[in-house]
Amino acid sequence: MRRTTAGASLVLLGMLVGVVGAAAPALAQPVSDYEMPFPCAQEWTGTTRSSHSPSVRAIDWNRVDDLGDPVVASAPGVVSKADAASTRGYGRHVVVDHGAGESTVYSHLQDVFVVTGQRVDQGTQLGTVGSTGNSTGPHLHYEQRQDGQDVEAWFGGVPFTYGATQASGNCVDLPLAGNMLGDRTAELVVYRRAPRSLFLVQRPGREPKTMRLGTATDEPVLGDWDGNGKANLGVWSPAEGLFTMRVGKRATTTLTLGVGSDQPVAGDWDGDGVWEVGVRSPATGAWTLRGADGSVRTVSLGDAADLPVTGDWDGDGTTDVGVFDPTTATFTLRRVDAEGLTWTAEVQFGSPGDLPVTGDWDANGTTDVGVWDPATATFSERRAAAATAARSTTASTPFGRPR
Ligand SMILES: [Ca+2]
Ligand SMILES: [Ca+2]
Ligand SMILES: [Ca+2]
Ligand SMILES: [Ca+2]
Repeated sequence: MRRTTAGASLVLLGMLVGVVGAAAPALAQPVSDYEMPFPCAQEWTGTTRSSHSPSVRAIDWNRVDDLGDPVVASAPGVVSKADAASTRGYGRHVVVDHGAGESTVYSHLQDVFVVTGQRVDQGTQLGTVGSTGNSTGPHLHYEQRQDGQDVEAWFGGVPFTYGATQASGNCVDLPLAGNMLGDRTAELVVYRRAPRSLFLVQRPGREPKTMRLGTATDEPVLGDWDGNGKANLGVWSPAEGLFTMRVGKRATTTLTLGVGSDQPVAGDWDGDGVWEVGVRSPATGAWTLRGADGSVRTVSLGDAADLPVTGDWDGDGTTDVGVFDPTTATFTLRRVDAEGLTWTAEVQFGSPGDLPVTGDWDANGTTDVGVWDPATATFSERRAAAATAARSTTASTPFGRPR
């Protein structure tokens, strides 16, 4: 895009010819298992040109009427740059650091839904397609980089054929847990991103129960919205800040709370048996917990790179908050005692890169922590007298689709 000189263009053109020639060198496969930067199953055309800046390896993605369409993360990582204001060059743009020197760039965005330092998962919505900065029409300018330099793009473990139209394979499973069946123990659940997303509930000795709610860009939540002792499905749209909660076989109810970079959560904040929702802002670490009457209460916990978790760590009937740091695989769990004093405890569990899940695995009335390893699609449950107790055992169960 910037700093294109005639000499550089000639070099880049030469590299392109070298790549398409008969003696093409083997392309290095990235460590990150990238998927297309669009919701599951959407078809987009990715092109480049010899003068494409900063590199012929960058991709301009287009489809009909694409202004405002969702842009999602190609792989998990930490947002190293979220520029929601620039009117030059890349315009409004996001860079995601995937580790191992690898990063991806999403530019000319109309809206940016993430903040610098925020951890995002594969498929998390980063913003929308726009035409900001040095752009002549709506499209997504996209780059895969190694040590800051553009490299050939790969999707789904295959090098991209520049100029091709193909469907996004960004259709990952996310781990959840909740008391879906009403028997006091939490069931393992995965949310499978799809045009109409699926919740799959594990049932011992039987096929998983499957239910549909939400879209590929929605984020899932589980909670007992009607207070009958069984968890219900919910999803939250980052574009609209809209919770959609299933309350009957076909009925749903909606409410608006949060927007953009916020992270949805659910819990029974007042302990009356009916669950409420909330959002956490990664920018500030502030949680906004919504009461049944629409009033909100704010608590503060965690930083931008943490992921929120909720559970009744002390078994007093009200849901507490916590965060998981995937870099160190450490939970920080907060509770408030009968005198109103706030306590936090750290619990190390799982491995770096795992995603957190919480549930009462052993039906003792306190919520336990756990993790899901995306590479193997394995849940590991930490079982203990309380989530913060030192003595614990671990039970591991494969469920969901490995990435
Ligand atoms: Ca229920
Ligand atoms: Ca409640
Ligand atoms: Ca509690
Ligand atoms: Ca328990």
